[in-house]
Amino acid sequence: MIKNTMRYLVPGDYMADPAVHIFNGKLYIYPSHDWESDVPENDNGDHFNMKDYHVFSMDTIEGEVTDHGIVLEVKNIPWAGRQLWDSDAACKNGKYYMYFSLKDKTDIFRIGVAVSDKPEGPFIPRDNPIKGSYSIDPAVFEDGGSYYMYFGGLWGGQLQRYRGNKALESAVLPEGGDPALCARVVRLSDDMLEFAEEPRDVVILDENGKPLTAGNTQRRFFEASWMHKYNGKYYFSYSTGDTHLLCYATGDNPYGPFTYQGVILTPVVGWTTHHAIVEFKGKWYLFHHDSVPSGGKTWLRSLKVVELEYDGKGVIKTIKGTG
Ligand code: FUB
Repeated sequence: MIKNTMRYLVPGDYMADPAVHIFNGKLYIYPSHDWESDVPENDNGDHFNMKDYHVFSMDTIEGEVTDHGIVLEVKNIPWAGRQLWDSDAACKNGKYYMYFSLKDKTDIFRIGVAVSDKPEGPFIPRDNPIKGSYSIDPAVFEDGGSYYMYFGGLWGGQLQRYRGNKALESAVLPEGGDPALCARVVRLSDDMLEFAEEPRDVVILDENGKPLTAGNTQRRFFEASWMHKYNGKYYFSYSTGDTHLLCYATGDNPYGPFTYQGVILTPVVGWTTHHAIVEFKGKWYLFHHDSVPSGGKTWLRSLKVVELEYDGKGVIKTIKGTG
């Protein structure tokens, strides 16, 4: 197991849920911005009451971390209710698109888009969320000129309120031997502003080719999707939520199915665990967060990075968290 010794990236503030991309040779981080809003902690995640985003960039992994300041705020998003959760960004034809999780005025999570000419923003939000979007945690992955969004999250992320992309009358969380709820994947439209198709389930299979069950809480998807490609294979990684692991599954195309492979990061101090995996200047890195600097306050999380290693067969070596 690899020991996690790297530094905190933004020691003066609380940043979480990193999405990371290389644009124009620089590394850009798109995190959530935690703050002390005094909302009591509950299983619905009301205490994650974020109201803006910053963007950070780095020329090297050891070097200075530049804060580009506030790039998008709840108060400027026309359809906003509350709670800016995890976001991601993508670049196409010289334009930058920021995708974000936000509750609308009826307290339903939707996914929004904001646009900029620069990776560091500021980003101008669209008037409405993406049609047909729901739940949280967008992660956008480009493959062969097509862009795919992975999304979804249980409990406060509201995924249990949907089946077949339709809202249920009331939430149903499968249990025990029922198939686990899946993250979703959808190809984006050419203009990057809408879904180009109906979202599909990201099915994760066990070693016998059977979909993971809801009771398999050490392995099943909970939230925090990420996709990367290594040696021609597609690596779908995610958080198991209430069992606090970052896991991964591999497949041979962006839609899956994916086969469960193992744990990337053991639990960290704090309740949530969330990450991005990126190659930068010939090495692979795991960006993530923990709540060590805030003394364990689950809603005040801090960004970290650690090198990620594969063995000769493409197996990710498990990294030890701070938990
Ligand atoms: O930051 C709020 C939520 O916590 C994110 O959207 C989840 O992935 C979890 O990290």
